[in-house]
Parts: sequence; C-alpha cells; structure tokens
Amino acid sequence: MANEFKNKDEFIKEFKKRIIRHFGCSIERAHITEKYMILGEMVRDHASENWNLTKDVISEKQEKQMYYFSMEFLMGRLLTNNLMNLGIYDIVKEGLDELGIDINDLEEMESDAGLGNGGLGRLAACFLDSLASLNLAGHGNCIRYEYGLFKQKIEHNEQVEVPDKWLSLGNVWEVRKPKHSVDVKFGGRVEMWMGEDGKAVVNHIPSLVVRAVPYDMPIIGQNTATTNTLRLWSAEVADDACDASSLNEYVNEVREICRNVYPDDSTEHGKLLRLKQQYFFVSAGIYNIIESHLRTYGSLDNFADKVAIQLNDTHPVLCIPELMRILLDEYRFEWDDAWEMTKKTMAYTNHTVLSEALEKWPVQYVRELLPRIYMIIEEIDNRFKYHLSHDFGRPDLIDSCAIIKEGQVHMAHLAIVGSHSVNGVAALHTRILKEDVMKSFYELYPEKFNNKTNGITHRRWLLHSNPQLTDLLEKTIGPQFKTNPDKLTDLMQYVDDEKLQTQFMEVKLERKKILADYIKKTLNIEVDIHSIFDVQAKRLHAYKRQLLNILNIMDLYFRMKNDPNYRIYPRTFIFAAKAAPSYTFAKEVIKLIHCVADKVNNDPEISKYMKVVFIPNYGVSIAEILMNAADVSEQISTAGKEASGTGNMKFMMNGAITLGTMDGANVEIVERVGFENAEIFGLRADDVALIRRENSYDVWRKYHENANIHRIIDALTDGTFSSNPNDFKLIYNELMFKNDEYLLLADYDAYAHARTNIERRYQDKRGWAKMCLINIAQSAFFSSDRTIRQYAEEIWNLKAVELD
Ligand code: 26V
Repeated sequence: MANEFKNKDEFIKEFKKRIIRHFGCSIERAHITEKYMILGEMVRDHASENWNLTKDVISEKQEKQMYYFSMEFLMGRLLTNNLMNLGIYDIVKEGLDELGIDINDLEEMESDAGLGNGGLGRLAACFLDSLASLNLAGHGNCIRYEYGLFKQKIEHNEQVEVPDKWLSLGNVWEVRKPKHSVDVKFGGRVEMWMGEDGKAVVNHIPSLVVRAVPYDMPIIGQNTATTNTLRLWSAEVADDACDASSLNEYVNEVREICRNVYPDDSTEHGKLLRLKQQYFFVSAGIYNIIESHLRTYGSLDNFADKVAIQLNDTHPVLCIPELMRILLDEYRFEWDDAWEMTKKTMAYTNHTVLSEALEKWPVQYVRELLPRIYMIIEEIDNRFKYHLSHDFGRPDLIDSCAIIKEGQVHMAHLAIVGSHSVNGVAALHTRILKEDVMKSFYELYPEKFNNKTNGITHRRWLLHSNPQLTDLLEKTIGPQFKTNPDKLTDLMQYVDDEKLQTQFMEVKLERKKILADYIKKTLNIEVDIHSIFDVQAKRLHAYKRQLLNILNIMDLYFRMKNDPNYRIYPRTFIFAAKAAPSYTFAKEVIKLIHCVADKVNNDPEISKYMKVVFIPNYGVSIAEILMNAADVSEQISTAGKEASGTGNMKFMMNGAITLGTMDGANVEIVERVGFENAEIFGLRADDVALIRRENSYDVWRKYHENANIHRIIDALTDGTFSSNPNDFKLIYNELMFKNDEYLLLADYDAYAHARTNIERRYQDKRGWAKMCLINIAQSAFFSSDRTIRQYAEEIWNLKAVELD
C-alpha cells in the first residue's frame, strides 16, 4: 500500500502538501471543491499503481480480455465506491475529521457521471464493478459525453430539462491518453480494385475525419489489485482533415458528436448524429483493441481466443461489420476466416422486446455515412440469405430474418447473425425472445440463445449506500456476505428472530428519516416516517404504468373524500422519473402526478392519511437514498414488456416488498421468496398475448362496468385536478381512444386489491419484518457477481487473473 494511505497521519501530511502544491494555498484557504479534487486525485494516483500492475500481468500472462461496448455507463459518483473498494475509507474519514472536514461534504461535491438513460446504463456500471471485484479482465468502452443525461427540474408542475454539466469541475478519475488516439472516417466514397493477391483492394476516401481521443478511468475492484479500464472516447478535430473555408462547420460537426447522451432523434439530423456516435466509438474502440492485441501477440490469428466483445443492446452492433472491415481490408483475411473470427468474438445482449425500441437504420443513412460498412453489411445479408435457402433449406424465413429489408438495416438481425451468443436479461424475457420476438432466429440457431438474468452490485447498493443495514447484517450473519453476496442467504436462519425483526424495522426507520429529511430540505414537504413508503422509481414510460399508480391514488382520494368512515393506513406515495424530452405523454403523466399531489397534500383532512411526493432529477445518487428507504417496491409493468428491471433488485436487497406483476425479473424474485413474501397481481404475459390475439379487450366496457374507474377517468378531464381543460386530454385519449394499449384498466381492480393487501400486511409488524428479511436473504441471487460469473463462464470463457 502506498504510503499516503497507510495511516491517518500520513494521509493528512500528503493531503495538505498536495493542496499547497496544486492550488498554491493552504488547507484553510482551500475551497471545498479543491479539497474534493485533491482527494480524488490522491485516490486515482494510488489506484494507478494497481492499474499498471493489472495491465502488465494481463499482457505477460497473455490473458483473454473482455470489452463491454455500451453507449451508456451510469457510473454515478465514484469517491465512496473507490475508497471503500480500496479499503481506505476509514483512514480517509478519520484524517479528514481531524482536519475539520466532513467526508460527506466532499462526497457531495462530485457530480454523478450520468452517461446514460436508465437500467441499461446502470447495468453496465454494475458489471464493471463486479468484473474488477472478481479479478476478471473486463473493460468498458463508451463515449465521453460533454453533458450527461439532462437534469430534471419541475416548474409549474412540469418537467424542464437543464443541461447536466458534469465536467464543470473536471473529472478527477480520468486520464487523457492522446497516444492512443484514432482517426475515424465518415462519408465520401470507396474505390476498389483487384490486388495482386486476387483480393479486393479497398480505398475509402472519406468526406469527414474525426480524431477520437480516449480518456481512461480506472475501475477499482473490492479488496483486490485488479484495476480495469473504462475508456471514454472524445471527438476532436483531426490534422489536415478539411480545407479552411469550412473550418467552422467542421469544428461544429466534430463537437456535436460527443455533446449529448442520446441526442434528440425526432429529426433526420438527430438520427444521423446518433448513427455517427455509434460508429465513432465502435471504430475507435475496435481499432484500439486490435492495436493492443498486435502489441502483445504480433498476429491476429488468435484474436478470437484472446478477445471477447459484449454488445450492450444493438447500439454498438456496428462492431460486427467494423471488425470485418479491418480484417478484410487492412489485414487481408479471407471472408470466411474473418467471419468465423468475428462471430467467435462477438456476443449480443437484447434488452427490450418493444418494437419501437428495436433499432432500424434507413439504408440511405448507412450508405452515405458509412459507405464501406454498408457494403460489408450488404455482403453479410446476401450470404445469410443464400445460406438460409441453400444450407438451412428455409427460404421461407428470408422475409422475417433479413438484415436489410424494406430499405432498412435491422440491427438486431445483424447482431444475431454476426455473433455466437444472444442473451436476454431475465428468464421470462429470454423465453419471449425464443418463442415470439426472435422465434425464426431461434429455429435457425437454438445454440446461440441463452439467458443471463440481470444483477446489481451489492457493494454500491447495500454496503456503500446502506451502512445501517450492512452493520445489522454483519452482526447477524458475520462479515462474509460483504465479499461473497451468496452468503446473504445465511439470513434465512434468522428471519423468525423477533429481536432481529425489531432491529430491522429500526434500521428501515432510520433510512426513512434520511429520505424524509431530503424531501423536507429539497421540496419542503413533511412526510410521516411511520407511514408506508410506497415507491416507484424508474424512467417514465407508458408500459411501466406510473399512470396506473397515480390513478389508484386518485381513487383513494375520492373514496376518502366521499366517505368519512373510509380511511387508509397512512401512506407516502413517492415517484421519481425522468421523461424523454420529446415524449409528451410521459411529460403529461409527470404533470398529473404533481397536480394530484397538490390537491392531496394541501387537503388538511386527507393529507393525514396520504402524501404524494415527486422527487425530481432521479439518477444514481438519488436512488442511493431512495431505494433503501422504501417499504413497498412498485414494479407494475404490463406483463411481457419489462425485459428485467434492476430497480426491483435494489429495493429487494434493502428489504422492500415487491408489489408487482409477473414481469421481467419479478418472476424470479417471486420464485425465490415465494408468493407469500411478495404482493403479485394482474394479467400474466400469456394472458396479455391471448387478449391481443383474440382482440378481446374493450376499455369502454371497463369504464361502464366499474363506478370507481368511471370516476377517475372522468376526473382526468373534468377540472378536478387542473383548471386548464386541455390538461390530461392526451392521457384520456391514450387510454380511451387507443383501447388502453398497456391494459391499465384491465389490471385496475387487481392492483387496487393488491394495494389494500399491502396495507393490511404492513400492520402485522412482525410478519412484515420477516417478509423483508426473507427478501434480503434471497436477493443473493440478484448480485451482479453471479450474473458476471455466468457471462464469464458461459459466453466469454474468461478466467480470473492472478496478480500476486
Ligand atoms: C427504449 C426506448 C426508446 C424509444 C422509445 C421507447 C423505448 C422503450 C424502451 C427502451 C429501452 C431500450 C433498452 C433498455 O434500456 N432496456 C432496459 O434494460 C434494462 C437492463 O437490462 C432492463 O432491466 C429493463 O427492463 C429494460 O427496459
């Protein structure tokens, strides 16, 4: 261990010295942001030694490496994570205490690295934590976005998007590596002629060249020297890339590539920009991996034995034609050899069955922006179609499986054809892929399909963010679960222990108090910490059905208003969700939640029994105080639509009860805790499929048959919650004139009933605590360490690296 973290005094000495050296001022005069930056820098420098060691050992021992290509990494803050994984948190805390600095204040200075949208991006971040902690050589590859996902503010009950300037203090964790820069070529034309070896010689004359410069962040594992790399690519101008007359235009074109996470793709310009982003980080990333491979091995012949690439959804699927391009054009491999190598290297994870989210690119975009890549995709498609007819004898599948059809490139099809593994992210989701969405491909390549149920890192989501529960667990089952989350199941022996049950409820109350203080401080709303904390936190989308939740709250409000004898057990309904900026329906739901909250919270009689709180700007850091304060975890998507969910696992690990449908990983949660330790309701995925097939659902019938539903639907437009007659019309129309696509009203009664059950069950404090403890114990399975071990063994063939 480097000197500066050996003990408190050494730490203080180095910390003071660095502040003076860096900022030319003493610790007394230094600003809190400067103290944060110095601490971060010290930790990074410290980690750099292991970082270097890891790289040396990997290349000396010629270890296989995995690269996780993802357009999103929702890393959140890294200071606590890194200090704890390095085992130096306590020394630093004590040292800072002595200097009169509260470590929490420094932690608050760090911006969330919000380089992503939701579950898919956070999953990538959890995976990196598990990879390093399990001593697996697995790295991330992404874009260094100048702005993270927008910050959400609420003004006049509506979402307003503000740029997330996460880099304003710089990023203490990153190291710029200009020596590894790569030029990425776009547009222009391709010249081809026959070479002396009888193979095509290809010359791409681009119309745009962009320099990709990597910034590396160390990914520090828990109690290990293994330190992997998250490589973030930034676009800069290239040397001699254009003539001076269009310099400004060129600079702008380059700058916008890395400006935003998921730029608005409602316009053609936005769509092209997204495609440009994809190729930008794919091309730079692949080139870099090849260079590094050649440095170690001098040949690409063993490439697929030493490199695994995981494609996080279809966003990085251009990896497939890009690797083909380099092997064919630059290293002159035969097509068949290049193709076998590519398939052996690539593996694809599917994260959604929603057809509007399955990426398709107009042929014209791909052809113009990436002319050589388009030629290769076309060749892959032609050979695949030939193969279908002549080898598989299935010309009937050409239509459903084609990569290029009706003027579009189907990225998921390219992904399946060009990789050796296709996985879903929960058992039900994988079954739906096999039986429905990708049925034809499953018939062709059954061996490619497999399931890898998602997981979360217990380090961030339990050890770091819930020290109170961690302490209680440690006292009960010993410390092993901290490094081996499987050990959480040891808790099963103690779930009937009355003392433990009481202590658990005390811990939960403490976490509720922390959340209540945050709500008071930021929103000036008082919430009763003895009420049931009922939380729905996730991106806002119609299929996730936040609307169902708020409709039921409206119902409860009306019932209590109309009947003075009807009172519910006190409950705090908490929402947190960002809506995509151009998703008007989702934004309208946010407005409805706020309008209902205004009405409920300001009613002196009703607000004794319920409060509605919307916590703005949901992201990793807010999740860290929100998940562990929940009693009830709302997981209420239309069955069959939520691929997995990962929030459900975070709630569970912190002792909340799942109130949910049989969807995504909820199914596996119930499989482990039993129906009696969750509150499951509603239509199953098969029921939903049947309703669709038979076209048997009629929303108007529900409306006319059920007086409560009638009342809440009318209340959307009768001025109860807003004086503006245009408000919520969109919601009304979506429900009533599109036959309630996500079946909210079909599940309404079941949901209302489930919520009543929760209320009853909560009042049996012992029974409730026991349920929570069972959930914590059974969350062992949902550790991303388990998920990553499965990927490593079953897909990547990756073994732990031994550094010592
Ligand atoms: C994207 C879009 C974009 C256009 C509008 C509609 C729409 C709907 C869904 C999506 C999701 C894209 C992929 C994704 O983020 N999937 C999420 O991945 C998580 C990690 O595997 C998983 O837990 C979530 O269930 C899944 O929705």
